[in-house]
Amino acid sequence: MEQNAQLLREMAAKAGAETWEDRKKNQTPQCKFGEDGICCRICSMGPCRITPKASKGICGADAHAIAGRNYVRFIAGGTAAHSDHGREIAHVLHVSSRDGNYIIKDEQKLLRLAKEWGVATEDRDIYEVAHEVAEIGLMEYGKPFGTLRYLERATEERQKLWEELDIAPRAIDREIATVMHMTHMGCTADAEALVMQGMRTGLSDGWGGSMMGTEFSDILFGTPTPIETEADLGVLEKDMVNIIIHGHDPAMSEMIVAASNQSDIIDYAKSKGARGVNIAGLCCTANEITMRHGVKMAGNFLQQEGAILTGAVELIVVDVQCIFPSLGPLTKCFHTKFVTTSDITRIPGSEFIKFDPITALDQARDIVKMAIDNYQNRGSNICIPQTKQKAVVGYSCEAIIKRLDTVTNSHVDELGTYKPLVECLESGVLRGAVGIVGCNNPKVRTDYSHIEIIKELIANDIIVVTTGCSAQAAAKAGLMQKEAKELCGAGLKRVCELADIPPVLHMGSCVDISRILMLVTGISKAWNVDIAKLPIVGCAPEWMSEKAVSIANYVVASGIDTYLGIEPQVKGSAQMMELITEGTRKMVGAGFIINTDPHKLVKSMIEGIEAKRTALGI
Ligand code: CUV
Ligand code: SF4
Repeated sequence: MEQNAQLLREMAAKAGAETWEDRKKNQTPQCKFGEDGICCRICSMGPCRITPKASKGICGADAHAIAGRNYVRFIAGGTAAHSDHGREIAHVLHVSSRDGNYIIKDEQKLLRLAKEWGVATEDRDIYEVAHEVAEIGLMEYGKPFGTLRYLERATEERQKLWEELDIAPRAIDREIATVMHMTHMGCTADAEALVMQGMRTGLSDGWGGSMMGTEFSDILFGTPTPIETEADLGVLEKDMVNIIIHGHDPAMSEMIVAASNQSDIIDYAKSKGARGVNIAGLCCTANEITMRHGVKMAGNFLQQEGAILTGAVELIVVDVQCIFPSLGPLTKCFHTKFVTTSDITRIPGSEFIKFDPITALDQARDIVKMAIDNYQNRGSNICIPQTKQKAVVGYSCEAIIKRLDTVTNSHVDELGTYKPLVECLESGVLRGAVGIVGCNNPKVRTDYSHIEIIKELIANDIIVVTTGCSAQAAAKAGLMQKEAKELCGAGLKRVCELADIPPVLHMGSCVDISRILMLVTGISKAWNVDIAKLPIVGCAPEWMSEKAVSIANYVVASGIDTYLGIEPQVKGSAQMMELITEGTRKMVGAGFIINTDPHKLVKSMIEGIEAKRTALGI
């Protein structure tokens, strides 16, 4: 890992390219007011900042109001991003057609959702049903009355609690707009009210936009099942046309993969002297595409520049979110072409091809051909680090239930599908389960916290599910191979052997944390124990994005303690720190536990899980 980084630094120096490591140095030390969340720029009387001499902004807002408002706006940004991704997929579903670019791959899932939402299915064309379901989904963003439909999937206890606390989310866009209004100059200055709205907004992401993103993607592209792949920069091929797909929304990349498999395209690549076309992914687009096609993962968030620095990438095509603007100038240092495809993500130095769901396959063919034509322009100085690891990915809830069902032969009643998992947890064969998610962050050593924490958990018989960049960190470390069972405690090892699974399960992209919500909900219902009491927690060791805080809020509001390895920017307010760690615990039974030392963080996680077991009397 460190060796690769050194190689790539040399490549960067030779090419005169700058990387995040260089820019990080120039940003150090970082602004203390920003870090503590006590700089307010919400009106032009400001900016105001809280100092020992100034305990209030010009309007009188104190540190708690300022940090609280900044925090909840951060959440709104994340909810907007995830949910808008869900909305884009809904639009694709809405134009799906039998002879179009986008077809229905999981009819059963569509029919189940149609039934859930009261859409007639009998004697109807499946596409007619799909379009109506998509339309209802789209209405969830702006409906004037009621709360979100997916909330009904939650446990009774959670639904009741959200109702009582008045944090059951209404329309998704409304919660985001409410945040913007509440935090406008001269509105809410009460930190607790802001934290409550933060949870409500987060819930509209997890039980709204993200869940729609996951479900509609499954309907369109297929529900993932276990599949083998490889991860790390070594998946780039020396003698093939390398195309990187990067971002979060899988719609365009699905077509890139389809185009790259067409025989005339492969022949075209061969005619240009390449062995074929190699697609490799970064960030969550990679997660989405690998879960369904086994497409290889070049790496996670902080590896995006590294991929370009290999000099072996003909083209990088991106959709939305977590794409460094630095890719514009960086790709110019090499022959690499840079294509943006979404109005949401316009970046100087890229060529913009606006995604159109009706002609997406032709667009994708053009993009792949552009990459093939660029193969001959590859410089002689290429450097592909040879590191890569095998991984098994594709663990949707459906796939997990199916695999774990083979562990015990419990008889299958109505909720029986989750019973084996409950039995493993109850008996202590598995001490608990942890969802490890989120990004990389230059504030800590890349991937280190993810890996250290995961290793410690599995050694203690705690099964791990992952998404996002955490999943890729695990894959790169070889923890998603079945052989990784050797690193496990005896109980988890036995489960891995019986169920034929790796100890770390790849559940998809960040929006797929909605899968984790459904998994935990299923366990809670089957066990008849409220989520907050289960020996199950969440962890984001290296998070960085607004989306991560939105996620953390719906996870906590859903009753799951969340362990953070990076501090939220609210430290300048003791009240805010109290609210997000202890305050929410009194309301929803869960909160944040924050520690920037990964070893201490995992220790407190294991203690937290054991305390929950003790409280349950197991
Ligand atoms: Ni959301 S997990 S950097 S790509 S949000 Fe992007 Fe998935 Fe973090 Fe990683
Ligand atoms: Fe300053 Fe208040 Fe304006 Fe914020 S809202 S910038 S604290 S005057």
